[in-house]
Amino acid sequence: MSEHQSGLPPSGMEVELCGLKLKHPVLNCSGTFDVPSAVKTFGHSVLESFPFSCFVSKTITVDPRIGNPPPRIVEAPYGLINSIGLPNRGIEGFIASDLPRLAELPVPLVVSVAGFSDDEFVQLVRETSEQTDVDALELNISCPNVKSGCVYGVDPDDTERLLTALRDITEKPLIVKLTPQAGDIASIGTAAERGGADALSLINTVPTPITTDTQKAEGEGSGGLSGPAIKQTALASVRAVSDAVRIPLIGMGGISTGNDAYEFLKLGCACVAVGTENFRDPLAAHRITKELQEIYSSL
Ligand code: RRO
Repeated sequence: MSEHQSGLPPSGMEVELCGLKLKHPVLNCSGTFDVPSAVKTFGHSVLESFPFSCFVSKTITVDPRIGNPPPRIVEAPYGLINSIGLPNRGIEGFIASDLPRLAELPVPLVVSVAGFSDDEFVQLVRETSEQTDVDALELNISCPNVKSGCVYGVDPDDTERLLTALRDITEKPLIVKLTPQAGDIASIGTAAERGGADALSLINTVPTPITTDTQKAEGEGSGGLSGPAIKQTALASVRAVSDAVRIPLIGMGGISTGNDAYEFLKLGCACVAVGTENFRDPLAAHRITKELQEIYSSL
């Protein structure tokens, strides 16, 4: 276990992540919580009592994308398979239309970006970094649902080269999101750290074939598996990466209870993130945080 990973907060729930002071360690996974829909469903009080201590946006790309054709989500035992395909307004649309609303959230904002080349990543990081409302960036080098989306996330040399280039152009924290598709996920984590990453988030969804006709959610015949089905894979990935790096980890993959969150924190994660459970109950993170608080109090 590395230096930062000295265990759980001694008292209270506050944590610091890359210089950001967070009220508790529970974040959202990118793309799993839609702020406008939550406000429509639960009213403005959802903003005052926000379920996450830090908000991570849906991944954005340079150009607008409509995403994959429906169905985009299919149920799987103990989880779901998605093939959303990165729909977003593109960087220009994000800054003009999405960012002003996200800037009103009462918590720090992490913007998730994905480029299809080093140059695209450079553009995304440069333009989002210029925005004062953006507190940190998550580099999604691990989307399972677009062609070549995983090129960086499975190759240590690509990952280190990319991070080195991006480190030169921003002082904002760079969080790198890892995929379990990498044969040796620890080697991608250490490559990102060498390149100057400030933190790692892991894991993205597990690339999974979709075999039956009823499950054929999109053209490619595959998607990303998430939910309790991948918790053991996520914990094993965290264990491997946490032994190899010194930068903080944000653990995710199948967290739906405070006890799940605690399992990741015990392995040394600085924070955790809730994803699939938000689709079942968008306010689940309140419950998970409360359960976690009860576990801390009983220690
Ligand atoms: O949009 C997606 O299909 C997607 C993304 Br960007 C990602 O990072 N992980 C995922 O499971 N789906």
